[in-house]
Amino acid sequence: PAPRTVLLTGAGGGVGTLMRSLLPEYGYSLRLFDLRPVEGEPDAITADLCDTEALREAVRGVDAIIHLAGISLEAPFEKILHSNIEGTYRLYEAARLAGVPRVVLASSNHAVGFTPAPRAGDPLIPVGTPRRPDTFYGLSKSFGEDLAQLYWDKHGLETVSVRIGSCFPEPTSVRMLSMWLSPADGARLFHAALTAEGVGHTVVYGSSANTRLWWDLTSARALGYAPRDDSEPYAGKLIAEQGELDPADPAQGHLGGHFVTDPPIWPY
Ligand code: NAI
Ligand code: 15L
Repeated sequence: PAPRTVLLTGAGGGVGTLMRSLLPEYGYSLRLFDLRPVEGEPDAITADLCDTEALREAVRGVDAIIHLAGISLEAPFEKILHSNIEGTYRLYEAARLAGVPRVVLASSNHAVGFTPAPRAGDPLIPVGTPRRPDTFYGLSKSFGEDLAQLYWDKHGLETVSVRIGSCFPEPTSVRMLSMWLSPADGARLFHAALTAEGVGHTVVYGSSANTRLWWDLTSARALGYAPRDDSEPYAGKLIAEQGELDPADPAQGHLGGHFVTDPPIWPY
């Protein structure tokens, strides 16, 4: 049967807020979880991912989990370790113990951020490309994908790992013309990831059908995802303001953009 009750972690964040408004149209009943109170949602569970007792309650009786919670940008390793690495492990353990059959995992382009962006005529980047994290943040997403593979192989817990490009209401940079996942396409992709049969552990890229796409949406389309949006109408204005990307500039010539050249954030 199609999942109906879905735990949405990170419900108060940017993507969580967009999905809270879009996913109910697909018939889902969402249970919300976030470290911080979710505005206007008194029933949301306010807890840390590493609070195993709170997670045990949160996963009870749900048909699936969309796991968005975590640090969403580069941060000191210790913080990434807590929220993204230990937190994602705690979530999978809670899911396994409760028998939740599927997780849709927010991975990121930054798990493969050091991959050179394809130039005109190059093939699109396949999902099987070696992972090349560009930050501790990207490294934690790479860990999440491996964790998902382990829980599928060892425990039969299914995951769709979605390497999200840039999910925002509009693209705001020239790089995002290639990366953009419109909110409506995001909801389409999450719905496909929740309902496709026999996914095992499937890795997909999460973007709209952008004219300037860098990566291959074949595995996403195989889930039934049919994107309807394209960033191209935004191209003229963004390129006029920012110029075309320079492939020779490391911060512009890799999938991860400036994450590739930003210095690490050390704790002290
Ligand atoms: P966000 O930073 O707006 O939201 C993340 C949410 O997770 C926040 O509400 C925060 O309170 C919560 N959170 C952080 N640590 C937590 C913890 N230890 N326990 C419980 N909750 C915790 O991020 P956004 O943009 O909504 O992204 C959602 C997910 O998608 C993240 O995992 C991010 O890495 C991933 N992603 C997002 C992309 C985007 O374009 N927005 C691109 C690629 C990946
Ligand atoms: C991400 O992984 C981040 O969570 C998001 O805030 C954006 O920076 C996005 O990637 C991006 O690369 O545009």
